Amino acid sequence: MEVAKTLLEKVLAEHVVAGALVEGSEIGIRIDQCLTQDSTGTMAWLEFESLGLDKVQAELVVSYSDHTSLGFKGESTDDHLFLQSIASHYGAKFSKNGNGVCHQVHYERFGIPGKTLLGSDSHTPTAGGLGMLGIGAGGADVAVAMAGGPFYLTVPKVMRVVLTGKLPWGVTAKDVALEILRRISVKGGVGYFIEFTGPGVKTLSVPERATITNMCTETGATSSIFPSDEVTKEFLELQGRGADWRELSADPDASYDATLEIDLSSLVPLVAMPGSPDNVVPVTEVVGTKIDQVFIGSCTNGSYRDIKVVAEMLKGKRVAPEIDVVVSPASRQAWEMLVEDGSFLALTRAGVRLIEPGCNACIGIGFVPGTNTLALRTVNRNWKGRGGNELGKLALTSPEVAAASALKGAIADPRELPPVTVRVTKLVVDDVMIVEPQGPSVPIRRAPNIVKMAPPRPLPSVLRGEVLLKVGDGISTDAILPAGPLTQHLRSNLPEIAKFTFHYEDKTFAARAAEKGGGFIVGGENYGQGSSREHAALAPWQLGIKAVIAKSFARIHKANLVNVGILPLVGDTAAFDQGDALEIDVSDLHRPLVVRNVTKGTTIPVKAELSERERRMVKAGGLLAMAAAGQGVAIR
Ligand code: MIC
Ligand code: SF4
Repeated sequence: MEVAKTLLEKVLAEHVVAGALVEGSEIGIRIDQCLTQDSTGTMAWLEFESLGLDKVQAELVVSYSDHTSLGFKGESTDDHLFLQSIASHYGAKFSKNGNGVCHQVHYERFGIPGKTLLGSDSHTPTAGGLGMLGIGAGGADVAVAMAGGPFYLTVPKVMRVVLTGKLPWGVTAKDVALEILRRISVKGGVGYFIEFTGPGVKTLSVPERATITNMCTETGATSSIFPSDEVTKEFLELQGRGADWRELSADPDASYDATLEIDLSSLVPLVAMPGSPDNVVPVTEVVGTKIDQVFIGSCTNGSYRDIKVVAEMLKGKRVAPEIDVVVSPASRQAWEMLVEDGSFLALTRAGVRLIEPGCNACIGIGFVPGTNTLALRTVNRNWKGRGGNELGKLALTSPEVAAASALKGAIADPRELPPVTVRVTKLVVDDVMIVEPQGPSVPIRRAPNIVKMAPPRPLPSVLRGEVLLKVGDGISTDAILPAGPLTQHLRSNLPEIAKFTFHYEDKTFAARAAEKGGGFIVGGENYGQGSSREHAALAPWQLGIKAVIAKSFARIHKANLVNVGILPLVGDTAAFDQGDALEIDVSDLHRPLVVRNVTKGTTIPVKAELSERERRMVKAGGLLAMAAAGQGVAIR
């Protein structure tokens, strides 16, 4: 008798190339499509180059330019020229500045239900809105996948989210994501994959589903997915890609490790107040809170549907005169439709500023919040410093709440305004800003800011050094290595960007680490949550960090540490203080490990929770060191 399967099991079964499909064990899967973006892409492509192939091997690779699309520094433009030329040289498509944020463009133009997508960006699960398995990873993992090598992951537990009912006016897909975060927190998804089921699924369009899978990233989940159904089919047909559709859903009696039930009809508009995406309250609790800026866009809420709703809500009205209101559709497709249907005129007349498709404010490129101000945004992250100023605060919400609030100049409840419905029956399809590859005759353009990494360092048998920094729980990669105007132009230059490591936590960290020749970092729970930014591992590596001891690690960051040869260790961190001298014998990573706290005269047991492959990798000095030695990185 056939065993009933979850959707994850079905997709993985079609892609597994190494290991057994058993929860908790490590498997290698075939990756069909890869995406890179301009913040993480330069490293990913340099890493790909170091593998020595003459062409990408995955079915489809797209290099996107979106994070610094405005080219606010010459170095960013240099990155774009490098990315465009290297993509063309090695057989990848290039999505130009202004074409939009990678995740939205990808599900609109390239995603295919049932296929696998590995992206050097944590929000790659957005593709799950289309029934595609999208996984975020560091650049080195994506480089190997572009080269046709498998991607390794631990088979996660599966959480089912059963959706019933239908969203009432003013309550949106964003509120579904915020509700999940409210219930399970930013670490509730760690070790899980999230599958959406239930009769409520069919009431949500593909862009709405993509908003939800996008933001499930914030729970720490490996990925999330919706079934591919008639709604998916209609969406792909409107994209002129009906032939890419296939039906895909979990077997009705599949068994799950956890279940959440959400009645869409009973949800209310929600707001994640500053500090963390799970700091969620009903809008009614914060109505009237004064705001200084509204930003509507990003890969979470930049779809045509999202911006059209806002345009309809603001039509014939004026936004509050004292605040700055900015709208940025997340793709050129959405942009063109909004031009065509008059939405931009309505927004302009309402006093809204329009900005080209791209990440923009979401990553602190422009619209940086002022000191002690509150910005209301439809993006997915609001940690300290995320908007580019550690003293400016961000609250997260739906486009509907954002539009209602833009009118008032304070947080407002959209349900007090007349309902607006948007039904999309036509899409403009034109890939004018996608550049097709020309092949090896294209010279790769390398400006001086594009600096190759120093050679890998194998792990010594004994690690010695000082605890250079001890941080609390929930430290995000934005805290380890800030994004925004400080650093976005230095993503291709490790020695320079490393100087900003822990900039918002302790501005002396980088100089101290360099002076001491490296040492240890002590973290709390869910250390490294958030983005896939491998720079949050590469920069500490550049400064000589040998191991990070934490209560627990976020998935992508842990993989990035291992990929660069830094040992992630789990243990009781109460036994360490900043300045303590430590010694760890790591000659045999199979033996129980003990940290000798030389300063305190104590010994503390710690665990290296690594697979056999990962142990070999850390020993060798990282993924690229293994690849160079021809070990364990089977590429096609
Ligand atoms: C983010 O949203 O944090 C980013 C910027 O897109 C990152 C990638 C990066 O740091 O370049 C992500 O999500 O992985
Ligand atoms: Fe860009 Fe923001 Fe999406 Fe990251 S979360 S890909 S910065 S829009």
